[in-house]
Amino acid sequence: MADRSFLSWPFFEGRHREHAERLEAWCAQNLPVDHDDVDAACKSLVAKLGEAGFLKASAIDPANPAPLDVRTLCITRETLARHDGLADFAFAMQGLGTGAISLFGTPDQQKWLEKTRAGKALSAFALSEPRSGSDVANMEMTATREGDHYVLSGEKTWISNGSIADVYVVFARTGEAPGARGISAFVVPADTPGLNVADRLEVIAPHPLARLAFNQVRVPASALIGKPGEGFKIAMSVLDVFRSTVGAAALGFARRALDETVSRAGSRQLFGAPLFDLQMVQGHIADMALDVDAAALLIYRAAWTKDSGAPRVTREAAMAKLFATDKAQEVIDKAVQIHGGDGVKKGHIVESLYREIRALRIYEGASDVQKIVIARQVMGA
Ligand code: COS
Repeated sequence: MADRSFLSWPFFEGRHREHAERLEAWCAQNLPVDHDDVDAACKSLVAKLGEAGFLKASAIDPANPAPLDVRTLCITRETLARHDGLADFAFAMQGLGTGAISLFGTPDQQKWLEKTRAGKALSAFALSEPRSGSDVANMEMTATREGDHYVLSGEKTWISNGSIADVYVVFARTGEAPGARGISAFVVPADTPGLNVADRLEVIAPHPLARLAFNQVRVPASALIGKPGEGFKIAMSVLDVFRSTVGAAALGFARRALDETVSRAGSRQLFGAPLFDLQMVQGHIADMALDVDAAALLIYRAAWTKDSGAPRVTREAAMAKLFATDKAQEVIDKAVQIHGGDGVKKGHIVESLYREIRALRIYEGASDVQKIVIARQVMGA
């Protein structure tokens, strides 16, 4: 059983501990799932998480709007990731995909949230493009106003849930100003004519991922989220909320790797004694535990700061994501090393963790981008 003493830290309230208990029990009953058909697995996970009520945390309740609780988002991602990376992915996308609608959507746009929170619709966040990943302001996709419609043309890539989402939040250049100030955000239902899956993308830890083509996609002006030209700030505000949750998923993977290593070190005999008797193994385990606790502190500091009403947690969220994802990679690498041959055997839990963690250091702002963000914040730029 993973160390959950962190739940007694002062960052949390009783409702967070109760949520963690309920989710842990659900995970023990329902996870892991079969990953052979990732589309089917994700749809089924979303339906089941919705039925069990866990997706309510992923978006605001339009009938009773209160800010997203980032601590609950982080606890949920950490717990799901510890049991099954695909379950974490399915939950995370319901939040990231609808984040702009939760934070800035009109009541009409927020009707989507009733469905996504119940697990009856899947959502996706369409920001990245072939020539604009880290450099969001360099976006090329256009949205041109034509009467009471906008017409979207261009491409989006690396879109998680691409091809299985029911609704996309899409960012496109509306041209109010060059760069970051000329981008807007739109709600685009997946069945809008002209929106097509151009390519499915296969990655080392398979999940639904696609390149999307927008060929003269017409949406009503009411699909605009916020005001024209506010899209970049909307995207950054969404990432401020969800970046610490990426750290939380990495923390879940790292905790699982640590648990597996502790049990391996206690049971595996080497040179006539348990592996754990080797000081070098003890040293690795100490480093792993230290990184896990330090990551948890940064993640829940960021989440608590946001939940306490801070308008921006850009610095805290970037630190949490950077540290937790980079350190989880190191923790998992040590776990693989201590597991020896088994650690690289297809299907072994630490082998899958080794594949699962890598993309987290890239998506929602690569580690290198987080350093830019932190440095700018520290320098007051
Ligand atoms: N919240 C609100 N507003 C923000 C913000 C935030 N977190 N970050 C920046 N802004 C605002 C700035 O204040 C600035 O406003 P003004 O024009 O009024 O001054 C505007 O947005 C532009 O900001 P900046 O000049 O910093 O933009 P850059 O193009 O230099 O942005 C980074 C650079 C690298 C920080 C940004 O492009 C980024 O985060 N990239 C990573 C993208 C990412 O995560 N991609 C993954 C997509 S999801 S898989």
